Amino acid sequence: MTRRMFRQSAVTGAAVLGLALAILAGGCSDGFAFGSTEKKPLSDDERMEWWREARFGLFVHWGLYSVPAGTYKGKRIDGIGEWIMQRAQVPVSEYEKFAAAFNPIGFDADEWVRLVKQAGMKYIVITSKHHDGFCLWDSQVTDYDIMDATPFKRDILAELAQACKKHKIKLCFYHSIMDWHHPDAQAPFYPNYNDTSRSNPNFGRYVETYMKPQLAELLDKYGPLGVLWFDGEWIRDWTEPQGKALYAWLRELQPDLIINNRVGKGRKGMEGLNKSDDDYAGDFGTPEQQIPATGLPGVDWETCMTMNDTWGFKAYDDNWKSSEDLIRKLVDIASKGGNFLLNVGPTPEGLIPQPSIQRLKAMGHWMAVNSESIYGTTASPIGKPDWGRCTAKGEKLYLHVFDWPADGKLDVTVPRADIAKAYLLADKKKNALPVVCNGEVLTVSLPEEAPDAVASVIVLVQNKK
Ligand code: H79
Repeated sequence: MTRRMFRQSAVTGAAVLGLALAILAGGCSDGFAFGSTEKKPLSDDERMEWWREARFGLFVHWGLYSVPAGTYKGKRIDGIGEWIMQRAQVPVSEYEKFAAAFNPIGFDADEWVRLVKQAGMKYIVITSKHHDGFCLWDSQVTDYDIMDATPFKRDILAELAQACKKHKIKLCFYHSIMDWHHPDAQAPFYPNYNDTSRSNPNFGRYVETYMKPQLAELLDKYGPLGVLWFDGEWIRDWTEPQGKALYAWLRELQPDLIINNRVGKGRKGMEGLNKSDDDYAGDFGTPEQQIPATGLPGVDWETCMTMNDTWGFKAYDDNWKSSEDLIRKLVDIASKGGNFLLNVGPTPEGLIPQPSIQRLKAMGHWMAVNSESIYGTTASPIGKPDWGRCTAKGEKLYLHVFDWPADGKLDVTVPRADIAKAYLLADKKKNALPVVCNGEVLTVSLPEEAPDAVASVIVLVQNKK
């Protein structure tokens, strides 16, 4: 973990004031902050503030792989859909042909962002470029992009950037360091693009004349961005010093940018957290398809996860997680101090699959009542109770009850408890629930019916210490 990832101290009043000034300064396009000639750089805590507050974002894997949608030459290809180029060993010249068929006329950026908002999410991370190398924006350094190689000829990232701005959703990009299409990167490794034992002597040229100019374009045209979310860093030609240099260079271009740990070589496999406490690059850890069993105090992390078994669209993947499961995963992650980046894989027509929409709406309904118990909360100070999970914010503890007690008595162990009040978050009147204290064990008397069958939230307000 980087030292940066450990520094998660409480934001002091002075720092909040500093942040407010920095925001004002950031709003000045000429870079002058009300007579001052210098912008005060944000501290790491200030820079991470919106992200820690957000807790819930949408991952979007979209690209040419949505065209074959899991089937190549009549054969269903195992594994994650966006890896079809590798898994079916498709030559570059063949894979490129999917571009001519990529015409997502159903794409409506505003509708996507409204769905995101409705779900209670605060940011979108979309694939500007995945491992296959295809670019979703009008890149100046390649024709292998949405404007030059497809009949669609609409800049998808530009449309999303505009909708995100309108709806105040943070726009973030997933960008693959690995590139199976570029001749100076992994294209010559065909038929095994992902061969980690191989090296391309021209890889440095790819980094300097292609990858970095593209990242500069993304920041320049669609920024300021929330997060740059790197992946594909495990290739042999990418090193930790290169990761650190890229991190520093990006922060120069946009000082408040947040960058995940896959910019460098720190991550520990799919666990996504860093191998040790050594100073690896990156602001947060990235557990993939898993939730760490216990939280990581003082470390920022975000679980990314699919709703079915693929990131990129596969027409026949129906193995959907239930809405109930996804809501409880969001709660579980928040109770451990992490963010939840939940994925959708849009179709080649530009539509988010109906089962994904249904789940996002169900999560949104839960969030409409209960989001206070998620946004800006920190990990449970009382561990993992038998009946559910707990999150905390200020003087409040939020008890997320998964298993509503049949006898109407909820026991919760709170050391040194000094409770002012307990109420149901779903109760707009905040009617007090009776609480009996027996040593460290509090017993809250609940109504017979759970307000929510998936997770009902009880707020415990503590007296100020
Ligand atoms: O974009 C999605 C996937 O395409 C990409 N990450 C998510 C967010 C991805 N998921 N799985 N993989 C890529 C497969 C990669 C597997 C491995 Fe490795 C690469 C195994 C060995 C090298 C990663 C790095 C796991 C261990 C080391």
